[in-house]
Amino acid sequence: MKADVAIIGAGPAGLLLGHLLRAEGLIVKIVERASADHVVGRIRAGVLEHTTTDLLARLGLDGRLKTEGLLHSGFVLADGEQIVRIDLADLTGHHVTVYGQTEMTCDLMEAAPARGLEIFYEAENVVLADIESETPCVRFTKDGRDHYLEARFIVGCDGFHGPSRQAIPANQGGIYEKVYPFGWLGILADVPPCHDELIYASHERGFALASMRSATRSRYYIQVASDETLDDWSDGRLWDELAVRLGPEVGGRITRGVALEKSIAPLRSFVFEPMRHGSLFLAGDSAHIVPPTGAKGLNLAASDVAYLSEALSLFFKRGDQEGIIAYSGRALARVWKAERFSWQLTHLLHRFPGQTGFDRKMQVAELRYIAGSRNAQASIAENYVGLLL
Ligand code: RFL
Ligand code: PHB
Repeated sequence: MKADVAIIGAGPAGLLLGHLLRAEGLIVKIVERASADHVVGRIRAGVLEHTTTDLLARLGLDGRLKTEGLLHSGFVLADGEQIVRIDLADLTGHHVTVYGQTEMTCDLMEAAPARGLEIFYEAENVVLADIESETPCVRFTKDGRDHYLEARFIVGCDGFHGPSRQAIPANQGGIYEKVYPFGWLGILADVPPCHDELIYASHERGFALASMRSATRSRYYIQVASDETLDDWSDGRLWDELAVRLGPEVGGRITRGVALEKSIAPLRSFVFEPMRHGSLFLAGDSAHIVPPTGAKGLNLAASDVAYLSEALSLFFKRGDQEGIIAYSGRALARVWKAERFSWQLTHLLHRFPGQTGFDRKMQVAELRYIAGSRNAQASIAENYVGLLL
């Protein structure tokens, strides 16, 4: 098989890039290891920046997003005693949209056949070859048959554990990484949210987040130690802990329910540079990971593919190499700013092992400073709604 661009991975990065390139008339094929059901069943992100929703609108794929997405004009930071509302709309003129990653993935997936975006699900033994040449290829097995996909470029949208980043020789890239000594335990339940905006709480016992998917579906998280497992957290214990960490007033408004999903995600900051090697580009989680505190991961995947689709389109239309040469630097400039924001918010809101009384006082003092300073709030707000593309 031949394509202009072969994409590895049909998560949000791969699907969005596929649609953006199809809209420019390029021939694109996506190779995905998992089944379509598995991809759409993964419960992850919930908050979309306006730059991400703008991309979906540009593609005309925002029909359901417009009707079912929840526009949020602010969110709340809490320190166990006081709360501060970050008024995004007033401070930046922008909103964010609460719309599940599963919903966005589903919309992109369903629109693929009609737009000529071919996706090979359940592809096994995916291997990248000849990435330093102008005829790179992706080999894989599907239904017991070997396939060979030749393209002008390959884009690795295969997440943190995928083969694309690994295909780059170790001496051709640098890794910058910080692994946090805790994870997030998440629960999804069909109960009304405890508040109409997200609440990020920095409690002495650790971080908690009250989020949502709709007026009838809630998503909550708590910080747990790295060595804790789901067996340590019965639903009852988790609901009790949420009520404590979110404080008496909000905690009292939590409606408990059966867990539709419960999982633990480790927290990590990670960047691989550069995001291109020869004819291979990286986009999304394959190149970088942020801790979910700033709600930036999916949005960074979207901005990467916005830059890359522009660059590839210029290359195929006019033979212009400038965009593809500039891609890595352009994407990384935005990535590092989001890394900083996510890292800073993670430090402000989580309890670290060995944290002293002084360290805790500093967290609370910073939250109080934010509460009293419009400038500090504006800085958080402009990062949260998303820096301009
Ligand atoms: P994905 O979604 O991991 O997709 C990668 C795809 O590649 C496939 N793959 C392969 N395909 C072929 N061959 C192979 N050998 C392959 N190996 C892997 C996988 O099956 C998969 O389909 O990466 P992508 O597309 O870059 O998207 C990134 C986002 O998924 C991620 O950044 C966000 O979910 C992060 N995130 C959040 N981001 C936000 O912007 N806002 C949020 O509110 C937010 N909340 C979160 C989050 C991530 C979380 N977890 C679980 C880490 C909350 C959580 C709890
Ligand atoms: C979510 O609803 O899953 C969510 C919201 C905000 C975050 C992270 C996750 O910062």
